[in-house]
Amino acid sequence: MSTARIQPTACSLSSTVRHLGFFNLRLPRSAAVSFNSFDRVRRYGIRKALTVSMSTASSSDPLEILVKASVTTPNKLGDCPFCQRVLLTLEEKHLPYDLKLVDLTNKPEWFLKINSKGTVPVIKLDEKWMPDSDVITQALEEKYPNPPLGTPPEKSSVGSKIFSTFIGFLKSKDASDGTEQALIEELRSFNDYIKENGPFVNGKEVSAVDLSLGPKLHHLEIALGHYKNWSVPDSLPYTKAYMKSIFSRDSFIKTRAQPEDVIAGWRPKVLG
Ligand SMILES: N[C@@H](CCC(=O)N[C@@H](CS)C(=O)NCC(=O)O)C(=O)O
Repeated sequence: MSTARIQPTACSLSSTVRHLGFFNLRLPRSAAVSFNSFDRVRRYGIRKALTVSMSTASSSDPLEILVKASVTTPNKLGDCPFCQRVLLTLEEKHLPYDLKLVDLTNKPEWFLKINSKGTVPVIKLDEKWMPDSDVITQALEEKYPNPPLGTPPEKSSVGSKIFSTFIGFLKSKDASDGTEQALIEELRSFNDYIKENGPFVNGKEVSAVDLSLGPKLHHLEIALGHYKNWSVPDSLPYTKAYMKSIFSRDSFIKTRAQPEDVIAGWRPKVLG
């Protein structure tokens, strides 16, 4: 007999389930499978969820992933855009995973033993712990190629300066230092690219670069809205539509940081 482990993908649900303890269903070995959507269980009932997951899951054991814990709410996912990038990749590839929340303000010994650099995300692949979202997403693409999420190299740097220019503007204390303009220029160039090539960076289908950019744009929207009362100008409708479309994906909603964590996370940079 094997055990089927039903687990959620959403951080909030993950915490809840960990509190309650996992459901353990006794199943014949041939039916051993893990689930990556607690919603399915809620919506369809356990029996249907089993059927759905058995046909879509490409790995039976959940992948263990260490991510930043919320600083505002116990047992919730925190505000790390690199963690969300990896979670989005797992979600979009329908891979089951088991979240472990790490308190970065008081890093536990067991975590530092796994990653002495003390950074998240870290994932366990083939029995080895692997840090860094670039390395992790590449490894996931190689190990689980379906659905393919690779972005062609010539498109992989589209939008890559948005995050750094956002941080420059967020930290700026001088309204005339050009940091706002630098960000608008990057968002304009992105707007023009998406207008020509969208709706996603690689065209019709979402790909790795969108899953990296989405969480960063989410931070931009929340942090600049909060600290500078600023939002993406209406003159950039393709950038705005892109953000809306990424933010409304199920995978994004399940893995996004809470606004209060994003605001708390950027506070030291703003005050700095
Ligand atoms: N290049 C790394 C960056 C990861 C990173 O900077 N993570 C932050 C959280 S968003 C972290 O772990 N910081 C360590 C700390 O806060 O002590 C990646 O892409 O995974």
